[in-house]
Amino acid sequence: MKILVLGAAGAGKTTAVRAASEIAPVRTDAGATTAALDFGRVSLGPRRLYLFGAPGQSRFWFRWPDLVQGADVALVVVDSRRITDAYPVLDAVEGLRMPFAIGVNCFDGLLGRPLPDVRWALTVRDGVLVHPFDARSVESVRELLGHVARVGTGETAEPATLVDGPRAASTL
Ligand SMILES: Nc1nc2c(ncn2[C@@H]2O[C@H](COP(=O)(O)OP(=O)(O)OP(=O)(O)O)[C@@H](O)[C@H]2O)c(=O)[nH]1
Ligand SMILES: [Mg+2]
Repeated sequence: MKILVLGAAGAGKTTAVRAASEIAPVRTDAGATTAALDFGRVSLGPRRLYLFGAPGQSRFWFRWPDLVQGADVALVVVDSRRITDAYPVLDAVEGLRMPFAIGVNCFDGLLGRPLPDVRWALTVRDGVLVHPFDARSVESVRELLGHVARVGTGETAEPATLVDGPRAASTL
């Protein structure tokens, strides 16, 4: 299964892929940010997950169409302290017409606000999986990937109700 890992710059994509990958990570960082992609492989039970992390900085997004090819599901990594940074990526992923899930990187295990508030601030449809995790922890990233894989196979249903929230309001 091919999993696209998206998210704003500094959200923790590279950290998460490196933490969970069973193969030596391909380093494509230019300074502190990823310029090309993060690649990783994770075995979960009988399943092999191939992780393709896209750069967060929008100046590198022209590479997305290549990365999106053949992807089964997208994981959007969100920094719990900077939710609004995720809006451009969420808008983009909603246009990709592929299932996606959201991993809220808790940065030191501390979610700035309760999960329902984070959900509301993200303004995603009811059925979209929003799961808190720690990008530096193998176990935490593997647990999240288990959920993401189930979204990718369609085992997790996605009802199509749009919720109101700050992102919807800001685009009016
Ligand atoms: N304290 C703490 N630092 C974290 C955590 N996750 C990531 N970081 C740090 O945050 C910084 C950015 O993380 P990256 O994983 O490089 O972010 P990225 O999403 O790959 O960013 P781009 O490549 O620029 O798109 C790095 O210095 C990480 O070490 C976390 O859970 N806690
Ligand atoms: Mg990176």
